[in-house]
Amino acid sequence: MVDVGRLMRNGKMLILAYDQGFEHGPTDFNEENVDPDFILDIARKSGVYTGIVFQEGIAEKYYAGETDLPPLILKLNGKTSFHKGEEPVSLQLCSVDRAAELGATAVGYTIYVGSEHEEEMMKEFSRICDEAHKKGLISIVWMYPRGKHVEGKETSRDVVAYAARLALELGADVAKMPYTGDPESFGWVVKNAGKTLVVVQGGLKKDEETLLGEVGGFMKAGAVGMAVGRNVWQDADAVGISKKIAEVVYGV
Ligand code: FBP
Repeated sequence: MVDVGRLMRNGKMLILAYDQGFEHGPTDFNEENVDPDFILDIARKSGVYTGIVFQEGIAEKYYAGETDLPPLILKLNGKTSFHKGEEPVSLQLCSVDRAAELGATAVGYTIYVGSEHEEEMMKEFSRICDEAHKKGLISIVWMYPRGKHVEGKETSRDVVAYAARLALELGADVAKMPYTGDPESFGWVVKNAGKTLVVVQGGLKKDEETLLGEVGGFMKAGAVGMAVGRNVWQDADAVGISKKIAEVVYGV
């Protein structure tokens, strides 16, 4: 078993995600946060993150060689936002070997559970997981219900719990899941994940009270933490909001 503790502090995990330029394009960015160095500075100045997510290019050009940053989680697959209305599929772009060369502690991969293409992604992730474990790397799966078979049910208790169970069955060390909206239903999601640790995705920028309320809710339900992007680096005080999220994640 790989040591997941390398991505944790006091048994909790707080991950800063910055692959949205790939997934969504520049629409998420402003003059400041379009610059990957701005994100590295949030990680440095806040000091609260236990991992940071990049695709290969940014990892190579901005992260590699730096010594004062959280452990690297290299995202191995990705898709663009040009295919709206189609069944979602995201395939491998970067190898586990390359991730290891770039100094990654973990590899990340998205599976769209419920998509017509889920089988392709499950197969790829299953192989990646084995490869990562052989090299001592942690495997993190972004488990996102999406596609025509789960339309309208992307955050429903039973569908998200099913996705969590698949993460366990596939061998993921950590599963990044959408929040179902209340601690009771999310408790069932966490139970289904078994020994696979659950972190929750951030999503669109929300007001502080809603965000921190949600974080409190899923931590109470047994999540080990959060992987957050836009709610931090789109905030006017990115370091400040990072610290507030951390207080809830590490404090609960
Ligand atoms: P956010 O906190 O910004 O939602 O980031 C989490 C994340 O999983 C990113 O890693 C990824 O780029 C993005 O969400 C995907 O969002 P979606 O599939 O909902 O468009």
